[in-house]
Amino acid sequence: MNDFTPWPGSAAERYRAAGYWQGETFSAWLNGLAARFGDRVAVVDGARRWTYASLNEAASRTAGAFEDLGVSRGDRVVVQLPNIGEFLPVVLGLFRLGALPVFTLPSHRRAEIGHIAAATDAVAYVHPGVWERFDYHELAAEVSGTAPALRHVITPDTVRSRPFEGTDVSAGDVAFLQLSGGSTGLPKLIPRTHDDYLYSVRASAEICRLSSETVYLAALPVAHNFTMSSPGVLGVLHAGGRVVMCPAPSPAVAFPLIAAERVTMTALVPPLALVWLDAAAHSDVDLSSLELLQVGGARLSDEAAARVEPVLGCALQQVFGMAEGLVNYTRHDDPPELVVGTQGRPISPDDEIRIVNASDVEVAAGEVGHLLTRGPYTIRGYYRADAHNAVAFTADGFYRTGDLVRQLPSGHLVVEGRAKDQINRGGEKIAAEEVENHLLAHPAVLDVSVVAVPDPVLGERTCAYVILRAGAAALTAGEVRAFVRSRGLAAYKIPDRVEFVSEFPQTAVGKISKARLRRGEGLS
Ligand code: OOB
Repeated sequence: MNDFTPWPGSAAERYRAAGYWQGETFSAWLNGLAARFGDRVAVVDGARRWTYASLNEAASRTAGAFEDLGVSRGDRVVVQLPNIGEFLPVVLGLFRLGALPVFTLPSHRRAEIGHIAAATDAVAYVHPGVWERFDYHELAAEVSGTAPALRHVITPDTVRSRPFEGTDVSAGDVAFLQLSGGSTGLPKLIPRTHDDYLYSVRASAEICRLSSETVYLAALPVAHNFTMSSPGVLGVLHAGGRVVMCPAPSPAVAFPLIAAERVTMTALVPPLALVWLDAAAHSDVDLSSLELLQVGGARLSDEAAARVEPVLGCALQQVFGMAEGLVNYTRHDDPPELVVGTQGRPISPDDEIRIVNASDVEVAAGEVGHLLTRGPYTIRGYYRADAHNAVAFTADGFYRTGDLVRQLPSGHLVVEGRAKDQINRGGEKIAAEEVENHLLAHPAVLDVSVVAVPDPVLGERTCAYVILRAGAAALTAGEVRAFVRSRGLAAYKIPDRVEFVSEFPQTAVGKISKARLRRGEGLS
């Protein structure tokens, strides 16, 4: 069983020679930032502020605190923190120690946290205490029983100690594990190295023209790849700018922060962009500092894209990325039709793109096909997932994204759909099989199929088609949803709709046809 699939030596050599991989760790990077930008403000959370120097110091103390607890290099630590200032010292401290943060979202619950803690043999779990009226102490107590290696449950206000003075880790080491959107029964974990991730951060900061004048509002969950590195909080720190933590992405919370902190850029998923566009049209809050709105995570409609500049008075950048690596951006000097009508082009000249048919044969230029990719910051395998890796990657190391795209002569990609069995609920990814497995655990359920149904706001919602066992007492949709909730699944994975049917539409070879289910065909 391989924890981590390294890049082949020849590729690694090429990425070093090209200057992508600079042999720098996050710890060294942060020391460099503190030396360059010392007294400038790095992070803002309400009235609290961290300068670059104090962020560096806080990271060292966090590393020291974890070391005092017996956490050491290579250990995994589940991090479930919302958009609060402490996120950065905790994560940068773990990087410095060489322990691996395992990033989860505040919305994750017993099923996800329990699985992730167990699958990574995590020794510690960092949570926010109480947040948004949810008590994470209770969640911690529940998962402790199912994760045998878990020794420490920590809230960030307790991690203060003497500074860590150990030796630095290696830039080729895995720095953290990120969660995959997934298309299988259990979430997969993505190992990212210091070398590969810092390359994507540096290159993203440059593409997005960040500077020490940049003020970035972290509105989406900060632990998501988009918010963290595209260019996100790390890209902004790299440029010497300022990160403003936004506790919730609603206009009511975000707009006053934009005005107060003179925010210059932020990143949203399409449904939030729609909400912001509507709210801005009727708002008298001063949003004039905003220069750039990034939108990604799910397909933004051309219509909504065209409204961003006139309504918000700032430029739009589309971002099509994935936690596994590849990130595409529209560029500031792209003509408007590319900014509005495409999802951008890759970060790196060495991002290899193949667009293939079902037999892995390249389609004709401009045709829609399956996107495969390989490159200097795209993983070669999931963490501890040999069997899955054999299908998720080609023999020559291309990641099968599961996205259906076409490519324009300029290199820009247009996302036309998806082949993976996943629902993209306004940027939140749901693996159909994961929800199906939970539904199948209900004694009255014979069979189930979870599919996406179109939604005007979220783009997609989930619908669970359920076949009940003969003779089983009738269930209501509400009872089905309550059952899934009782299994400890994050709220966004609970089926929006439940339909009871007596059979599923089939393909010619007798398999369930999810394509026909999505269209509501062949049901009875
Ligand atoms: C981002 O990362 P993930 O890992 O949550 O999800 C990746 C998947 C992609 O494979 C694609 O299916 C979808 O999300 N996606 C988009 C998209 N951006 C992501 N589909 C259509 N249009 C887009 N602009 O979602 C992510 C990671 C880094 C930066 C931005 C997004």
